[in-house]
Amino acid sequence: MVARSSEVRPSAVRHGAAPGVGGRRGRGAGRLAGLGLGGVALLVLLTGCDVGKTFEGFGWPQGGISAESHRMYDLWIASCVAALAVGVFVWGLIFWCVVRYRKRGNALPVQTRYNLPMEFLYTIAPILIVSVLFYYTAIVQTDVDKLSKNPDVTVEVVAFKWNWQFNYRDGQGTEARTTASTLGTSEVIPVLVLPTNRSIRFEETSRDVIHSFWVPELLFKRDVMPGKIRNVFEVSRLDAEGAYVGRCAELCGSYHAFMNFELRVVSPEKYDQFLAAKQSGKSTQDALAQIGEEPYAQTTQPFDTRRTQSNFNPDSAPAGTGS
Ligand SMILES: [Cu+2]
Repeated sequence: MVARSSEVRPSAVRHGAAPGVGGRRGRGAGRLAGLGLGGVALLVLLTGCDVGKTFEGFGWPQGGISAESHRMYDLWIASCVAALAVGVFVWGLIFWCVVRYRKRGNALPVQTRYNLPMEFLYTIAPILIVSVLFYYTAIVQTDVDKLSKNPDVTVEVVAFKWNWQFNYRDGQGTEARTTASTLGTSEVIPVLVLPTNRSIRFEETSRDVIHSFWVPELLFKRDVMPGKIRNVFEVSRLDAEGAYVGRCAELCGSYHAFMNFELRVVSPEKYDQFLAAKQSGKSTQDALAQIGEEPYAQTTQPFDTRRTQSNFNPDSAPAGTGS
């Protein structure tokens, strides 16, 4: 059973119950309420402007280019604002207690326990907050992982040590055929050309070890697995044309850091022309030039080994070579 009494006050300091104290406590509660209201007003003001931009996205990368990236970004910003609101409230309470109940003489402050409403509040409030965060996380995650029946474009992403191949497919799954392909080499960065305003399915597979497909502007990474596992995901729309660097985000070997590619987002019309040019046998660079795009990657460059006859394994060089 829970005792009804909420305050246990040592009899030696009962003078604290003098009439004037009630008024002081009332003023303290008023100040606390004012602080809370001020905090809420500040948050309303902040949400009125672009909170994410004001605070540099709270560490989350800005400038997402897919519909899914915007939803993930919004979830992150909302979670940060909620965490800050709770933080400001708790810090306010702490500082208020520090000041209000600082030591004044030898009198023991009010000892509060078995306060049922208070215990109920600090049990229920965190559960409510976590439930709301969980609810929105589940919604956004389901949305990001959602696969449509008939995406407009399907690309097979093939990773290998240490480069990428992008196969444009005529359907989904391993049964579909590749209608055009782009393969990266040591000298040429592979450029993955995709259209705006169309749904795109990525089907990932690796030829050797685990790699990870990462375009920072998509705001997430997806591991590329070897074997039978085909990691599949979709973006429902890309909404900004441009060139974006893509990287391998899984430590896969010696040249992992140089396993870059470029995502080139173009208009749907240009994309159709690019694909037709590829299917007629043109190289990726020629097809890009034909649609008026830069033929080579703009955001990254091939790894320059700087190896020459004189600096490559000089100790084991056959006699008569090098110096
Ligand atoms: Cu890799």
